[in-house]
Amino acid sequence: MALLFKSGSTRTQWWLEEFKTQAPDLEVRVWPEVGNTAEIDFALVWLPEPGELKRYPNLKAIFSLGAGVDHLFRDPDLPKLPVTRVVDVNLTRRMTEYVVLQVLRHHRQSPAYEEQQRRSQWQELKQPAADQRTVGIMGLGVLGADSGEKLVNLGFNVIGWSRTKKQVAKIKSYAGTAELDAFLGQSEILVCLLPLTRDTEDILNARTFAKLPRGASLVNVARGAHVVESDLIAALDSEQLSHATLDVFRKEPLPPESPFWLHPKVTVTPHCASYTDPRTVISQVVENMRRARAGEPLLHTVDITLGY
Ligand code: NDP
Ligand code: OXD
Repeated sequence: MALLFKSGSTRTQWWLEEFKTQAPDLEVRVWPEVGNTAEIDFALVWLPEPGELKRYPNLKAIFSLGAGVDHLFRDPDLPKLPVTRVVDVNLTRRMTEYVVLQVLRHHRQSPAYEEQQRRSQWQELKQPAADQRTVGIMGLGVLGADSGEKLVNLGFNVIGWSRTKKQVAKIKSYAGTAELDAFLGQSEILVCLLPLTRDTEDILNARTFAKLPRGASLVNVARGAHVVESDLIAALDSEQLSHATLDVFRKEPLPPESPFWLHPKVTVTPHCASYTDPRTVISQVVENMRRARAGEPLLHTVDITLGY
């Protein structure tokens, strides 16, 4: 039996070397060279083509190669099997580094200072202290909670919004649609770490932006389809928002004609906030294969009805 592997990145060779070291007996078939489809019993994949996974009659479980699973659920023919995702210390740390970096950049007004430098302008801007700045994190799950904790350690006032109430030390938790406006009304730096589901698609829209304090900024590290792009541009142009840092986009790679590339109030990065590190993730893949074969519950399964 064999593991189907499809990575969306240039890291395939690294994965194969790690598989060889950590699981030398495991047969890994790299898509599209899959051989006899009946011999594949597990799939570890990123962005499989819709319809691809139904071609494997003996598949027992589907492992997302990332923390997100929306790339799987976009497939209307996804086999009705257990789906797991990555929960991993290195993925979390990388995301937290990115979020802290961008929040500090917004807090310390780096985009404004960079603009002043281009004009050779020497001018100190009014700078609130971290405890006078509220960071709102949408999605207080594995990644949101860790980023939030590190921002608390830096002295920020951190609040979080999730579907259900959370207990995270020193982070005030808001939950559900009923508490969204109260959360947004305080979020001077809004960080989106929600999964993409039918309930969260387009959530970063004109209404949401209008509820934020004037001059707030946005860090979107979740998915591009959370953002209504024309609403974001309008909020930046009207100065309701001062800046947006975007790591994820509806269409990736971001097309050259996208207005985000050249917008003076937008920072673009190429979906690099974090990624799955084979050094620490292969062991959970191997363990889940063992569990599935033994009929035991899998690690990090997602709720198929909720979509995350
Ligand atoms: P989790 O599943 O651990 O956390 C998701 C959070 O979102 C939970 O707090 C959940 O609330 C909340 N949530 C879900 N639906 C709603 C809703 N309708 N209303 C309010 N809150 C909601 O996910 P992770 O933290 O591990 O990952 C988050 C996302 O980050 C991934 O799905 C992926 O899209 C993105 N990501 C991006 C990367 C990048 O490089 N840019 C890298 C890795 C991940 P509750 O717990 O109450 O259900
Ligand atoms: C993920 C991602 O979901 O890299 O892991 O976007």
